[in-house]
Amino acid sequence: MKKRVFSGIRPSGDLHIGNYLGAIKQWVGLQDDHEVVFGIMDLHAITTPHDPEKFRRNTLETAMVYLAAGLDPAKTTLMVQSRVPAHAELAWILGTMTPLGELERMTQFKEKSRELGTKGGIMAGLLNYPILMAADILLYQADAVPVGEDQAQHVELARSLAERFNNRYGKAFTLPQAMLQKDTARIMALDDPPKKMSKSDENARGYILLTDSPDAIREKIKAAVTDSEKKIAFAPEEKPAISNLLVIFSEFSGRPIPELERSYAGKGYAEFKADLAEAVIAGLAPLQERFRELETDTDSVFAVLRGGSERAAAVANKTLA
Ligand code: AQP
Repeated sequence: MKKRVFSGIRPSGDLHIGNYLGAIKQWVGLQDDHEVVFGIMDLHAITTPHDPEKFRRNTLETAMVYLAAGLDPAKTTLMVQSRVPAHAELAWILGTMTPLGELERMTQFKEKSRELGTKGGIMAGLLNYPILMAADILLYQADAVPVGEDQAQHVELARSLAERFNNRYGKAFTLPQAMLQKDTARIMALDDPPKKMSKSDENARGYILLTDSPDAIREKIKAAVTDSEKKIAFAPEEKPAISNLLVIFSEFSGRPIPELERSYAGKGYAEFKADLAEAVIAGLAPLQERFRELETDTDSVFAVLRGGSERAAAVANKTLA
């Protein structure tokens, strides 16, 4: 039997190469031999500040990126979280068995509440986010959840809630596991390599958007922070900036990191960065071309989401019942 996979992205901004390498690229590879559901997690996106107009656009554009990246609606269920009310309903039930302390200990909650605390308020929805994420995963009886490292802790909570529920009420849920792609689990910010690349980063130089123009990509990579020692070598602890750039280079060019190290031995950062920029531009070109085509046919994108959400609801409602 095919393994079941669920994952999703919050439409909380324009998607960047971290979302692509850490999540979407893996998803595309899974759709042939797994039963897959991928969501646009809009109920999660409203846990942080957002502009309603931009928010609607982001939901559509996230779907366009999914399709442009190669997710095929014939093989993959693409759904919008708020179109399937079972997510919110199961989240309530799971919330009655989640200790407050477990939520307060979540790294994402701590990081986001530190940021938001200075901007006027942390809402209960942000604290409860991992409960809703557990509902997302458990409703589809997912065996595996492909995510970046930042979300692994939330998948662990989903697993322990499933165990708790099954022990108390009888077996209702499959126990899910995070599926991490080791090398790309954490793409770091270009301007601040100890921090992960993030779409809500206030500094646009920190991320490369999937829709950035070739010139913007060249400029951002040229400005990317480097390490003090000039050598181009992969050593994430000692050389976090250049190691991050090597991972990105390798992913977009298909060339292994040791080969890149050899070919840039003795060469300067300027040459390395110029070639890296061209590799990213070429790697994103097919996705960007399909994205532009979809922009002229948004009705078909909405139709995919409507059909996918209906299929997802049928599975989710069965679990909930
Ligand atoms: N920098 C990253 N490296 C690798 N994977 C990443 N992901 C996010 N950033 C990186 C993975 O992308 C998926 C979708 O993430 P999300 O949008 O649901 O939430 P997020 O992790 O909060 O993403 P961002 O970009 O950091 O958004 P904001 O700034 O809005 O919080 C997940 O699988 C995530 O692991």
